[in-house]
Amino acid sequence: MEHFESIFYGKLENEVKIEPRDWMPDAYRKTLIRQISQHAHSEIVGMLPEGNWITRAPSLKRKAVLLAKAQDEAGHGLYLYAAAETLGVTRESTIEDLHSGKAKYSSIFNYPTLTWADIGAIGWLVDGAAIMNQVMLCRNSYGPYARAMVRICKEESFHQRQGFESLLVLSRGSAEQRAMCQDAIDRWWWPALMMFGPRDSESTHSDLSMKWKIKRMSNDELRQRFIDMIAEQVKVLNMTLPDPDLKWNEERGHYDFGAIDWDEFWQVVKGNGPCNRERLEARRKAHEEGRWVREAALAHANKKSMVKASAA
Ligand code: FAQ
Repeated sequence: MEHFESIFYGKLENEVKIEPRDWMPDAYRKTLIRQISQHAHSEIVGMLPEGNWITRAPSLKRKAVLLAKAQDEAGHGLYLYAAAETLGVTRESTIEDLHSGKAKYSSIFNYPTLTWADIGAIGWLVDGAAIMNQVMLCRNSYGPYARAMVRICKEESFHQRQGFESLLVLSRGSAEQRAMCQDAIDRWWWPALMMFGPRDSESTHSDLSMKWKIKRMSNDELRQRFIDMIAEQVKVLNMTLPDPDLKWNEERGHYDFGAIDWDEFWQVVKGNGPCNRERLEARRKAHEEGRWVREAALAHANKKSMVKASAA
């Protein structure tokens, strides 16, 4: 083994973080750029389904909470794009890959938010699934990504709680509110399970990502943990999950669950979900409309540094 390579594996072995200037295998760098940028895109595209309800939130309090949550997601995208930049890619090229359709983002954000209860369901189920996956990422081997994840997880747990609380209020409301709550749970449940990615047997990156300590738990392990957690929490809401096969298995010490529609998952990942086109169009439009702001900020920064240089 080459000298630098043995230093790299020694650090992994001893739980020492890999930092931007350290030597790292090309494939490690590449997989981190892929995962971190996909994660950043998910945060940014993830603002769109919720943004749909900011002007229609049912009270001032709910509106303020939703605004704060959407702003948090923008912040998460920012930390993550910055973490990706430490690996040698520019933010412009990463964003260009999203807009051209080359880069992926989480399948979940290609589903529509049809009612107010969807906002609660996103907080409880989507942020809940995100945290289940991201708590493990706080311990990933790449320093800038791991440190960003610590902050992100703190905010995500507030997001999940607000979602659950919002559904709890609906679940104790009128018959119409209870029906809206159940309908949202029914529509978001299966897509939330797909967020964890394909089954372990179909997961192309897992083996190497586990070896490199980017991932600490597999897609299926995390999905099972999530199901076990939600199957209990749904009882507090007095609602049900749309899976007739969901049943506690004493022997396994886990809930058994029904078949996930993997065909639907891959269709959404390939761009054929209910809102894929709409999401990318909204992102491209926002990028174009914000161009003058980026140009003005750059011109201002250049002017300031010129003034500073001439004063010196
Ligand atoms: N959607 O080999 P694996 C959030 C792709 S943030 C689309 O298992 P890996 C916050 C995968 O990229 C949610 N594509 O991949 C929020 C690969 O394709 P590629 C996002 C998916 O990377 C809440 C192929 O399938 N979280 O929700 C998906 O080892 C509310 C094979 O898969 C993160 O990104 C999917 N669901 O494991 C914001 C966390 N799953 O790249 C707003 C970081 C898999 O070869 C509102 N990411 N694929 O073309 C990860 O932990 C991992 O990347 C996994 C996938 C676990 C998602």
